[in-house]
Amino acid sequence: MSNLPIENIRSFSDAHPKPSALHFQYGTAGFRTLGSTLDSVIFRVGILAGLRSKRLDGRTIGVMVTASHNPEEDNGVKLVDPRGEMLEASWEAHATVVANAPTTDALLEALDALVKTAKIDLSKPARVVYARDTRPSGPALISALEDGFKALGVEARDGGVTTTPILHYLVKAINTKGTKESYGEDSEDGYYTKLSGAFKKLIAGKTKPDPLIIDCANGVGASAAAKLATYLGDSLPLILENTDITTPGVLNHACGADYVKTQQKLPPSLIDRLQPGQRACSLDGDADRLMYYYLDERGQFHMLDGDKIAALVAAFIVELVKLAGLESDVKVGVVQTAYANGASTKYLAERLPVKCVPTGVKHLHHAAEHYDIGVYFEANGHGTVLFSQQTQETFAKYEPSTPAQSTALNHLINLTQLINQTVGDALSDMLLVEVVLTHKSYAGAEWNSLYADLPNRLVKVVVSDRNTFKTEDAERRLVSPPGLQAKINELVLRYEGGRSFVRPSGTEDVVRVYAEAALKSQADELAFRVAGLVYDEAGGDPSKRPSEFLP
Ligand code: NG1
Ligand code: ZN
Repeated sequence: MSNLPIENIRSFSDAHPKPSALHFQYGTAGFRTLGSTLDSVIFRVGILAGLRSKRLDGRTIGVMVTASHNPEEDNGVKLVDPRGEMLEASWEAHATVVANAPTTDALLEALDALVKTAKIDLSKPARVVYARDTRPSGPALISALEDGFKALGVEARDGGVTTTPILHYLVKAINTKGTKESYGEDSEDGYYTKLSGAFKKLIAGKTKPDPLIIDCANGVGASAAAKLATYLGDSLPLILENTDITTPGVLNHACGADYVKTQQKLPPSLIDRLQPGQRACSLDGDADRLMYYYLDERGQFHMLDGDKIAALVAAFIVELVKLAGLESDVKVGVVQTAYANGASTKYLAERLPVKCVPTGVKHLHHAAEHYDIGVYFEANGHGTVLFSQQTQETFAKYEPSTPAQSTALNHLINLTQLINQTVGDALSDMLLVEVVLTHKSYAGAEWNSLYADLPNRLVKVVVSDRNTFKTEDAERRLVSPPGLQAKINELVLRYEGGRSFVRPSGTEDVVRVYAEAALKSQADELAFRVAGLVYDEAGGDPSKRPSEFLP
């Protein structure tokens, strides 16, 4: 067994000291905070990625430098495991320990301990592919990451400036190259060719879709969507908006998927652009979230969020499975979180199995793997569809007995190519939505009428210690602070169609309160009354009590 290159790591590490006052945590979105504080963290992630690769026999690990929908001054980093999936949970804790070692000596000790506990054979190769989004802090952080690679001796491939889902695609394509599970050519060209090719087959012979407006959040999705447009040609006309990736301060600002979801309104920049009845969608800063919307004839805004996407797509896939004659062999299921609109859960549960899991993509992804075809979406627009290996083999072997069955089977096979099964992918999901709308001849209004959203409200409460909040039943019930859930239940009963839950955020130092009710004013009132209860329990500063909306 070889040893860690101690002296080499030492000299590089001394150039990337950890800021002494800060504590970093590998959370649901990796490490994510102010970009200016992340130099040491990203350097150390370079070493960690190399060690993870060695642990997995030299399989390629992905590193993505992004802070997604967060403001431009934030940045972050996430590790991607060889099948294109999120980092295995036990390594999240290793990453946190390594990131917080106060000095170079402490770092070397932490790395040594990791090598021993994780039984890493240092003689194995280390291979990594990495990329970043368009944030101004990106280039400096990438050079810290590259120092981490040099410190350990990593064979690193630069994926450049690209979307999070493309990086996930590259990881899977590299690791499956030449195998029977080959995921596609390991290049951006391979990605666009695969998606656009499947899209064209799926809409062949159908009425060509009207132009679609894409709000690119002034982020990396702008260049990705522009490239995709050239591969799609006239099969789907795209109109790109918010494509400014050079002006400081505009990324995710008053635009993008998170703006649309949280404000429940049109990005101001689209006000004079979007015609009544026309479809539009918003990506987030790393193009893994997607929100659709349209204006009706009266100019009223209607949002088609992750739940609406799940309903549209799941119903379509169930129908294709039936048409193909595979109903008894292939079971379709849906995974949601507690944030899914109650009306969507009702709509879906009347048609297929629905499971609720805690917030965070990894929980959704793992639960979806238990179905033959698992559809998962967070309400915020992050999601995808997973086809199990066995299901894909069933499709390949199945002999349809009628032309109609054969057509449906081909559509299913093409969907396995269209959908980025590694992670939520705004561009792939957008093509998927367009396929379903084209097949169904739906405009936004028909899609929206699948079910009517219950009015809802999400608020944040700043408390002294959010760790005192503990939940159970997929975060739908509080077990701590004791007694609080009973008070919430009592309040909820007073509202028609009322539902409310409270959980500590995994990405911000706040507690989130969600409420739904039959009327918008009631949903708002319930949310703020529950927020008031939370605030009182958590013993915060009375002057900051969220009381402005309370009666
Ligand atoms: P937290 O901060 O744990 O609520 C947020 C989103 C999640 C997920 C993660 C990762 C909401 C209410 N929460 O998590 O859905 O996307 O960020 O980015 O949208
Ligand atoms: Zn994102």
